[in-house]
Parts: sequence; C-alpha cells; structure tokens
Amino acid sequence: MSFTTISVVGLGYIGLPTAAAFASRQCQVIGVDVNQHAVDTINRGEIHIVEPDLDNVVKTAVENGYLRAVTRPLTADAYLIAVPTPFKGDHEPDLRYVKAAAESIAPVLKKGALVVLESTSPVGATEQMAGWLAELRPDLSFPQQAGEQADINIAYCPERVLPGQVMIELIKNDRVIGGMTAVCSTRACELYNIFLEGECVVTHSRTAEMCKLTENSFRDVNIAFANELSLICAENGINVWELISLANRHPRVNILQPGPGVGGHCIAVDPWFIVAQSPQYARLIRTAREVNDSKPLWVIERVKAAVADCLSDTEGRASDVTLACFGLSFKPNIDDLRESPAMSIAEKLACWHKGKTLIVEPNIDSLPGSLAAHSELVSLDVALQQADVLVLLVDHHEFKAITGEQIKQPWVVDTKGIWR
Ligand code: SAJ
Repeated sequence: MSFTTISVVGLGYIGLPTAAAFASRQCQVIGVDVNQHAVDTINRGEIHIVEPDLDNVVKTAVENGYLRAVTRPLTADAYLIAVPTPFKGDHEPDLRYVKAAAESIAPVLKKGALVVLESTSPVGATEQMAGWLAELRPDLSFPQQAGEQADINIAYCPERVLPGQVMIELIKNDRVIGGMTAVCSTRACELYNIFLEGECVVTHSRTAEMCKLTENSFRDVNIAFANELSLICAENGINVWELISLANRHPRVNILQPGPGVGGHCIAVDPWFIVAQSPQYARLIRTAREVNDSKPLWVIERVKAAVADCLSDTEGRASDVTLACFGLSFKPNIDDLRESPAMSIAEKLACWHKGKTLIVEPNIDSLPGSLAAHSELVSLDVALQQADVLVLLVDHHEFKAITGEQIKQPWVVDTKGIWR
C-alpha cells in the first residue's frame, strides 16, 4: 500500500470521523488540529463533538495506537484537508483556513505525497491551494507545473455525509474524486478505497468542487419551494402538509418539507459560493437563499399574532401570557444549535415577549447564554401544562409522539406540521 501514514488536517465533524475510519483499517493516522482541547480530548480516546458511533471507533483507534492527534503537521504519505470554509463580507467564500492548512503542511511535504482537499470550496480552490503549496516549496514540482510527472499529487474530494449518520454515510456513499491529473485521481481513489464501500467516481477538480455546491444548492432550492408554498397556503387557508403529501402522489413530483428556515453550516452557506462566483446567472439559487433566510421572520410574525389573539381572547395582560418554544437545534434529534433558525426565532421571541418564555429542548442540559437571561429550559410536560401559546420549531421524535388530545391550547404555531 502506498499510504502507510495518513494525516487529516482539521479534526471537526468531518475530519475526525474520516481519521477514525482510516485508523479502523489499521492505517497510522496523524490528526492535526489547532485546537489544543480537541487534540488532548482525542489523545485520551474521547471525542469533542456529538456524532453517533464515533466515540467507540475513536476510542479503539487511539487505544490500539492507530490514531493520535497533534497541533502541528508531521510528514505523511497523504494529507486530507477538512477545515471550515465560511464566508466573509457579502457572502464571499473565505479560504483563510485552507490557506493556513496549506502553509502548515508545506514544510513537511515530501516527494510522492498526495494532498486532498475535502472542505466545501468555491470552484478553483484546489488549484489555488496547489498554487500556495508551489510557492512555499519551489524544490518540489506540482501538477499545475509538471502534470502527471509532478512530485506532489493533488485532488479535490468533497465530503457529502449527513450529520447524525456520518459513520454510515462515510463508508457507504459514493465519492466524487477530482484529481488535478489522472494520476492524482488514481491515487486519491486508492486512498479512499482503504475504507470506502461506495464507488469512487473520477472527474476534474473544478467539476468536483461544483458538484458539492450543486448538491447543497439543489436541496436549498427545493426546501425554498416548500417554504414558499407554506406562505402561500397560510394566506389561502390551505394545510401545506396535506397539499404536499397529495402532490407527492404524482409519480414525478417530490416536494420537500417546509419548516422554520434552513439551518446548519452547509446548505445555508454553500449556495452563496455559486452566487459569489456567477452573480449574473445564479438568480434562482440566490432567491432560494433569500426565501429560506426570511422564513424565521415570518414565523415570528405568526407568533406575535397568536400572542395578540390570546391576549384579546383572555383580556389578559401581556406579562400573563406564557410562551413555549419546542426545539432549538437546526434539525431533528441532534444537539447542534449552530446556524439554527429555531434558535434565532426563540432568541428573538424571548427578547420581545413580556411574559414568561419556556424552552423545551430534550437534547441539551442548559440554555446557551443568549437565551438563558430571557427564558427557562423546562420539560415537555411542564411546557404543555403551563404555556398559553405553543411554538413548534423542530420535529424531534419526543414532540412527534405528542397526540392532539395532549394539546389543549388553541394558540399553536406549528412550523413542522406535526401538531396542527
Ligand atoms: N430541511 C427542511 N426541509 C426538508 C429538509 C431539510 O427545512 O425537507 C432543513 C433542516 O431542518 C435543516 C436544513 O434544512 O435546517 C439542512 O438539513 P439537511 O438534513 O437537509 O442537511 P445537512 O445540512 O445536515 O447536511 C447537508 C447534506 N446535503 C444534502 O443532503 C444535499 C449532507 O449530505 C452534506 O454532506 C452536508 O449538507 C454538508 O456537509 O455539506
């Protein structure tokens, strides 16, 4: 095997599971992360993120000596870069972490190494990274200079795993492999085939970059369609969930589900990379982002209207009305609150509301600081007993188990269509 030592740079939601997958196949894996806490945690055989089944794989890999973490890269046969690519300014892709990763591996790169970029990236990022590496190591040749004969091979291979199912999808999903040359692609396939059960499909690095952006934009546009329908249906007194289930009986219609907005750090971010690249043409993709981003504001207006209704019906004082928000995470049955529309809705409502705001989130033990001052984390039963106005924000399985009879309140804003 031409890969004895594999280094994974960035030990987050993608890097750590990937490092663990290689280590579980008895490869020597060196994980690299600038976060000392993450490095120390992993070296104790523990994990610093929440992902089903990851803890055991990491524990076994560390105990058996196949995985160790460091803060600065060491020499390896292959480097996999899985660092964040957020945006800056007006939704422009920010490659600063990719650049920092390239700068950190450059001094230890040896002839024959393979460098794979996995981070979601704008088109051309892999070539850009190859350029940074070539500047830092003029003693080595790179694919943009020496083609198939290059000392260093470079490829783009996007991660496509679904949070919550990473350990399954990492092994089973097909991989798109975008080598800068045919040799680069062949070597990248060889690398992933160490643990992959899915197929490696080879293309150019630019197509592979665009493929990842396309997948997430496809989902965003389709969710935007569902969210737009939910507004139109609300205005016309139609139950959007019934409508969608009826329309989906057509053999060529498959509408996704509306919700409080689109969250997470992928689908709400990646389409902007296409917009930044081709603003003139990416009209639908931009509009979809705007539709999904505006959904939380619409939900907040609905809740304000429900509170006003409750007040006029009960002739109460605003401070007597108790509001309960159900769910904070960005999607069901996880504890991840990052970029969560439910979280931003709950924060804004808690600040605005004069009475008590209760929060139910079965996947966390304490409220984040931004909510702690204005609201209270309570159990599902307490919220159902005490609240006047119910706001369902996430379809956690605990909430789906609630039956219509358990909900006595007439004022319910249900963004997922599971209660009303
Ligand atoms: N959502 C809806 N309606 C739906 C489906 C989802 O409102 O019908 C919302 C969710 O509630 C959530 C957001 O969309 O707020 C995103 O959730 P998701 O489950 O669609 O996707 P992510 O962000 O967890 O993971 C996506 C996946 N991409 C695709 O399915 C095309 C995953 O495969 C990628 O690897 C991941 O992005 C990534 O890292 O890019």
